[in-house]
Amino acid sequence: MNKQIEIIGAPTAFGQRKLGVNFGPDALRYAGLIERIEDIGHEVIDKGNVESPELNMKKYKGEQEGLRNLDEVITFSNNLYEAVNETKERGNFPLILGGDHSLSIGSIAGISKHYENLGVIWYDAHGDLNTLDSSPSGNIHGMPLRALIGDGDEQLVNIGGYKNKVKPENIVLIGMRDLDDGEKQYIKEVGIHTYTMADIDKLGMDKVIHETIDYLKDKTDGIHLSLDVDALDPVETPGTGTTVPGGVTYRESHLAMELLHESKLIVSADLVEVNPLIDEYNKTAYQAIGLMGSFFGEKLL
Ligand code: 5AB
Ligand code: MN
Ligand code: MN
Ligand code: MN
Repeated sequence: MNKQIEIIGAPTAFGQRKLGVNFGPDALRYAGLIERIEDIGHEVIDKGNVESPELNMKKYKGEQEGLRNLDEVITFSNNLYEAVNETKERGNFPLILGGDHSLSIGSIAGISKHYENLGVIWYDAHGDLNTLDSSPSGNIHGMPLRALIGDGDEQLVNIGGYKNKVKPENIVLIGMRDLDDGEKQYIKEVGIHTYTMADIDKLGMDKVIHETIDYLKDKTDGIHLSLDVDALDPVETPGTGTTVPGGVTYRESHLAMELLHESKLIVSADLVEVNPLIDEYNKTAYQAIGLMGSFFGEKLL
């Protein structure tokens, strides 16, 4: 990778209810993310944080019908779309730091525009494939992948002025262990390529990633990694809002990142759901940075 890496902070908490995930980008910076990537030999440009609508505490804490904070999520998504699109226009590699996972609606809108057939690896405990009807929470961070496919609120689906950013057959889900009924049904209906925790246990991460790359490499012209830190076991990444026990280990995730680096097929990435306010001394940010080291090609010897 000899492109410059552009860091784009996406300080949004509007996709869910736990305050603090909006501080994720700074928690990652304070823990040394940029220096870690520079030490590998890459040129890193920190674009700072994307502008966010004001977080009105009273509204944020209050009960809401329908899609929670929809207006704020739309405004934020448009801002992030613009920033990511500009990075791609400069030919650079966007690394988007979250922030809750609703940010992928904007980030992937800015990336997919530059590809005919973008592949997406969704490394997460959750499918994030809900619509308002199937969602148990109304939280938009449980819906981004479905919105990117083209289902959901019209404005969310049309961020960037176009829809259908990702085809279901170009998606691979890895780390799944908490899916809502509607998501299970949808995955089966459209046949999304999925690795549950049981699959990872049986096959091993090496095979999971090699199969993933084989599955995506010929039919896509670029692959985006969306890494939700809750894919990892909460023992490793406790500082995230929706932990689910029985997750991927830190070591397995390192292997996954090393293999993705070796594939040379990844064109952009989101690193999301780091919440320093519910963490243990910023541990989750440090773990995530370790993974980014492998993802960008760090070698021991
Ligand atoms: B995350 C749940 N499926 O929709 C929902 O952290 C959880 O971006 C979503 O993966 C978790 O509320 C969203 C129950
Ligand atoms: Mn997620
Ligand atoms: Mn998740
Ligand atoms: Mn989460």
